[in-house]
Amino acid sequence: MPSRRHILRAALALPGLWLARPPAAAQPRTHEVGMVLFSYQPARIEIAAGDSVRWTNSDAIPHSATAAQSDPAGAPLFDTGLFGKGESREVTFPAPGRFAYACRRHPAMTGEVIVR
Ligand SMILES: [Cu+2]
Repeated sequence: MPSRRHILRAALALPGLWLARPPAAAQPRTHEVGMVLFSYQPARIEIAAGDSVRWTNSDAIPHSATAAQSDPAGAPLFDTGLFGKGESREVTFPAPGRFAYACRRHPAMTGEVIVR
């Protein structure tokens, strides 16, 4: 039977054993979506779980990004509220799913966040 010390020496001699770490988790990212001429740009965005989306309004009229789906209490899953020109709002998406959303004031202004 090799002693404990011998086994440790064998491990030190094999560099692969020291490199075999789990990959570092990807850093969360923030993705930009514009609100331009009554449209979200891009209207459809794919992100990773844990990432955020930041909407920035370029129109002179307030817009929101308000989830189409509601939680059990009846509130939208997310809602930036209305905000004006030059302002931004950010929402973090912790879990995978497809999240359709629209502007509170302009129902034809629609977008989708796909979280992988
Ligand atoms: Cu709007």
